[in-house]
Amino acid sequence: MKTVFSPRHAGHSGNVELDTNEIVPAYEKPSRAEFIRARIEAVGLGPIVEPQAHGLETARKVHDPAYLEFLESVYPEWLAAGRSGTAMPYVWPTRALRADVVPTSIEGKIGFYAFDAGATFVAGTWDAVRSSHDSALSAASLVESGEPAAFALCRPPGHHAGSNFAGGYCFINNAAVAAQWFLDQGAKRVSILDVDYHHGNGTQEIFYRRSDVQVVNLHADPLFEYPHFLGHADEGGEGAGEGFNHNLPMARGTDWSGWSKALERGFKLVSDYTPDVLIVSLGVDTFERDPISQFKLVSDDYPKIGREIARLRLPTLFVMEGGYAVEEIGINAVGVLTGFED
Ligand code: Q9C
Ligand code: ZN
Repeated sequence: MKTVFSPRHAGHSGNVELDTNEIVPAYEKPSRAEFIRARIEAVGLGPIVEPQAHGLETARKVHDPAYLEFLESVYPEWLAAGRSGTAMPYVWPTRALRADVVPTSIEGKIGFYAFDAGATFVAGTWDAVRSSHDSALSAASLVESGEPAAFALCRPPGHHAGSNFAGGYCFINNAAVAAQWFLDQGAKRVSILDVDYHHGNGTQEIFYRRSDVQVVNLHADPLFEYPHFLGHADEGGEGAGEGFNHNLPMARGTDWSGWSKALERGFKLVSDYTPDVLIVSLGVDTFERDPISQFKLVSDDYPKIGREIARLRLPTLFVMEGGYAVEEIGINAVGVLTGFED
């Protein structure tokens, strides 16, 4: 299978994050993508091509256009305000505060358009975000033009980004933009199967009231894990979207025996929906040695995930999401893809 990958991801680097009680180098760092790229070459998965440039017109259908303009302008405004280093928010319009008036200051705006401190900005962030978005759409084009599958090696990831908020290392929701693009090309139904360790709260929010995109999430129970405030089993969609969102939260310490049962349920949900296209939000932070996660999958489990997904016999777009054990991220992510091709 072909991989779409842009070296421009590397501009999103040198940023720090707030890790519970201290500021640390961001876990979501350039070497993640480079380890995956190296593994693709080592196993000969297929050609690696650079994305075509795409406009933001599809992105504007799943994100608030003002949010996208914010993403582009935030770092220059941060600098213009006399700040430097990593731009991150420290105040958010939660519950009783006003979420209907956009502040004019950069300190206000950066919190207004985020749900956590985890999507941080440096000088090269917007260009990297654009390139990641372009990779998703270029890989989607490969599937649309008849390839059975393609891999969008996206960095930064996307599934925590919602219609008008960044968070969890995510800015543009690459999988959501690709889903919208497939619909615009004539697909009637698209399924997004999110196997990242964390609940894809952004993807859920974007499609929560829609029936043309089914969202199936396999993840750590938000009662104990990030993003903490979405991803419970009773979130089934609303209005026209009722019945098209499915959450399969799992306990701390879940290993293949538990995780594969959830995958089996996810398989059945996707299969029953009879989508025209499948998008896999591919996170490999379910790995036993992931530094920020608490599941227990081992490297031999990832090809099994790929083989199971292939049994759906659907045109499939893989979109890279999380995974922070950089030494093994390539083995595990590419393991899913080689398993799919077996
Ligand atoms: N500071 C994705 O996997 N919490 N995002 C990290 C350590 C945020 C994960 C806790 C995790 C976000 C795409
Ligand atoms: Zn994750």
